[in-house]
Amino acid sequence: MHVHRYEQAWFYFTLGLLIVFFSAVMTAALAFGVNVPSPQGVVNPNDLSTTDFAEPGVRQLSDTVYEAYVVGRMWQWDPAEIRIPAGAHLKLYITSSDVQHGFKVMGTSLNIMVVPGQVSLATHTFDEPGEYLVICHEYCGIGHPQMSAKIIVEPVQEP
Ligand SMILES: [Cu+2]
Repeated sequence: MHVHRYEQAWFYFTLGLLIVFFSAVMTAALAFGVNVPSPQGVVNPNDLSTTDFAEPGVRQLSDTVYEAYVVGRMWQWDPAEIRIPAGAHLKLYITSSDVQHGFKVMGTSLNIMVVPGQVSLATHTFDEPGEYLVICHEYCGIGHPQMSAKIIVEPVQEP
């Protein structure tokens, strides 16, 4: 079969691009540990009282590892403030008790869909002290623009 050489060139160019993109995704996932937030389990959104989300907040697991349980509801994040020291590795468990929300931490790659009934987990290491604004990026009703929170990363005092 005769294939025009321009068409052949485009074919190999496209094939090359696919290989480059695939390699980039695999390198990010395997070498740099970049992963999308993953569903960790299911909960009954109408009754979170028997789950870890009954008392939303931050818990310290070890010197540098913290976990936070966050509930999104119309129209606030519970807790609205997460306080951790610089260098903390934060494991964020998050769910919604009503409709779908989105948890976006400005200035980081953290961007989590918050789905009623589903527990999402995302992890991030906060090396830079500062105040990180959290916004809801999924339209959830009249109070959506006010739905924000803060992650406060405190500088660590050298002893
Ligand atoms: Cu919203």
